[in-house]
Amino acid sequence: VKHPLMNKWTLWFTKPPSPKGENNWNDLLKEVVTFDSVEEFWGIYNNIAKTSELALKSDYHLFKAGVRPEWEDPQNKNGGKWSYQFKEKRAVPIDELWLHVMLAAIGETLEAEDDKEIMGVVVNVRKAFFRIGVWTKSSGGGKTAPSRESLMEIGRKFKEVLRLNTNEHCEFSGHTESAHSGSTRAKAKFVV
Ligand code: M7G
Repeated sequence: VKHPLMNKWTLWFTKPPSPKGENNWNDLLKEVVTFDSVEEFWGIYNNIAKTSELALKSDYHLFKAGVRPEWEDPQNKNGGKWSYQFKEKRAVPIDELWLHVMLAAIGETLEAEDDKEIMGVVVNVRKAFFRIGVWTKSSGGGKTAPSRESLMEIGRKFKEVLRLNTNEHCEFSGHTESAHSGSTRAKAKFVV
C-alpha cells in the first residue's frame, strides 16, 4: 500500500562546476526523479547522498512536479524565497534539518491548507555556509494583502522547522532582485 502525497514532487540536483566542460547553470542542473508517495520518498532518500556528503557548490532542489527550480520558470517569475544561512557548518545538523524541511514540504505543513504559494525547497552547499530556502509563487508585492500574510506565515513555519532562536532571522527576497544582484544576496524584503 502506498500513501499518496497531496502533490507530485521532483528532486533536482545541481552538480558542482567541473574544471573542464560546460559549466552553465543549465548544464549543471539535473532532474533526478519524480514521486508522489511517502514510500517512494523514503526509497529515494535512503539511496542518495546526504547533504553533508556533497561537494561544495552542490544543491538539492525538491520542487512541485512541473516547476523548474529556477527564477525563470513562469511559476517562479513573480516569486521569491525565504532562506537561512547556517554559517557554523560543523555544528549544524544539516542532514536532519534538510530532511525536516523536505518532510514539511511534501507533508504540506509549511502553509495553510488553502494556500498554494509553495513551489519548492532548496539546500545549497557552499564554502562558508549551508543555506536552506523555501521558494514561493508570489513575492508579496501585489495589491492583495492575503498573499503577503501567507508569505509571513510560511516564514514563521519555516523558521520553526529550522529550529531557529528568536534572535536568528530568516530573510525573504524576491527572485527578480536575486537575478539582478547575480546571486542570492539581494536585499531582504521581509524578515522573521
Ligand atoms: P545561488 O546558488 O543562488 O547562490 O546562485 P550563491 O551565490 O550563494 O551560490 C549562484 C549562481 O547560480 C547565480 O549567480 C547564478 O549564476 C546561478 N543561478 C542560481 N539560481 C537559483 C539560478 C536560476 O534560477 N537561474 C539561473 N539562470 N541561474 C541561477
